[in-house]
Amino acid sequence: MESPTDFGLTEMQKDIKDICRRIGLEKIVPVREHYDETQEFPHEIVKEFADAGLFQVFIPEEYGGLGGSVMDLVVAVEELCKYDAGIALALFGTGLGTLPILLCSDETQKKKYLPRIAEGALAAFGLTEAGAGSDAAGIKTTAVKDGDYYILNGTKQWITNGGEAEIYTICAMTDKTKGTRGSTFFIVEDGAEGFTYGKKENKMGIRASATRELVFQDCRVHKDNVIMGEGRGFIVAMKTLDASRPSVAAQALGIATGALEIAVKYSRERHQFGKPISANQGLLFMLSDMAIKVESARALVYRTAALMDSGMKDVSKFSAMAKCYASDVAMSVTTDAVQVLGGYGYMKEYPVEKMMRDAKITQIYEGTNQIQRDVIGKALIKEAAQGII
Ligand code: COS
Repeated sequence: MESPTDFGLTEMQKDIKDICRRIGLEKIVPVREHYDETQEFPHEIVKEFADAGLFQVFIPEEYGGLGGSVMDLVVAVEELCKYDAGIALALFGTGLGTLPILLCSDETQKKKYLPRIAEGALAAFGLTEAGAGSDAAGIKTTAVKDGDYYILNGTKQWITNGGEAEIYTICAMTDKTKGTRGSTFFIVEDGAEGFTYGKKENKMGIRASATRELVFQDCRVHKDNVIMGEGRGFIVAMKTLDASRPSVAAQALGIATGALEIAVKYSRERHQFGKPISANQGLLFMLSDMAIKVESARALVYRTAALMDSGMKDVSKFSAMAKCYASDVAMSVTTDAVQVLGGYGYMKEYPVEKMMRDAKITQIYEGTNQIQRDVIGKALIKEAAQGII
């Protein structure tokens, strides 16, 4: 039977969802506990993503993709994250690493890199450093011009797909005196001289995802690999994050949906005092509140994707609202799902405790929810000043 959430999706989006569901149920569910325990990188599942054409979802047709609609990607990410938000991150973490090229690169760079990514080459986005997370302009990695090259020195921290990706988009300071106008984005490939990998992180959740330091020691990068021109790094970063936050929102939505479904099914199966626990109004109301939150998050995430696909220029506010709300919902719904499952929910026998751990990062990365609220608030004040509201 068709799920109510399929209503309004295009035939292609339904196909994408079916492919993700098949991979999720057949390939991910049987091994997700293993990857969560070991923190190994799920190479064979990433190959399944590539063979199924999922890396083409966020690439335009002229570069070997399916079109690059935000909604297509949201549908794929949501469905995969119902099963494992860490394994799926290899796919949309690549989307994040690709966005500086997609949004800000010249034609030569696009033709060189996008077809490779469409075929399954992983990408990664390198902005964060030990001392610069929310303060994106506070990075210390430097890029000093030397003829036709730039020499990069510094360390990037907590980089998704670090050590596994082939293509990295890296932000470095080309002029320390200019603040937000002093940074520049570069494309750096795995294997470049002076580019190595540092510490691998041991994380609370999304443990199947590779999170690692990137170390640059006199790494020479050709000027042809500069994205959008010197001094435009902060703008590239902001445009990228505006475009990528709906993927985190979709990840959170997928986690919440997966946890809700498990909680509802469990409540029918678990009997106490001679009846299913779903027969207790207290518990039923809890499930209802979880469902209301999930559907509200879905409405906001899908609307944001639709607005972006319709060509809306300034998407900062919607993108931040979708990420902020869906991630808060994911944290709340997974916590309640553990509660519904009681003692079993707290054990690793059921995946809801993992979902609760996985949900937490969605409130933190790609801009904490405090940063999202800051972006939303400033956008509101700007709209009022412009007489829009
Ligand atoms: N799109 C395009 N340009 C933008 C922009 C956006 N979304 N947001 C800001 N800018 C521009 C501003 O217009 C301004 O341009 P001018 O110099 O021409 O005036 C410039 O960028 C600086 O903007 P602002 O003064 O608002 O910068 P702040 O240092 O105050 O930072 C926030 C703003 C907090 C929004 C930014 O630092 C941010 O998003 N931080 C979070 C970063 C993050 O998500 N980190 C997580 C790790 S990355 S996975």
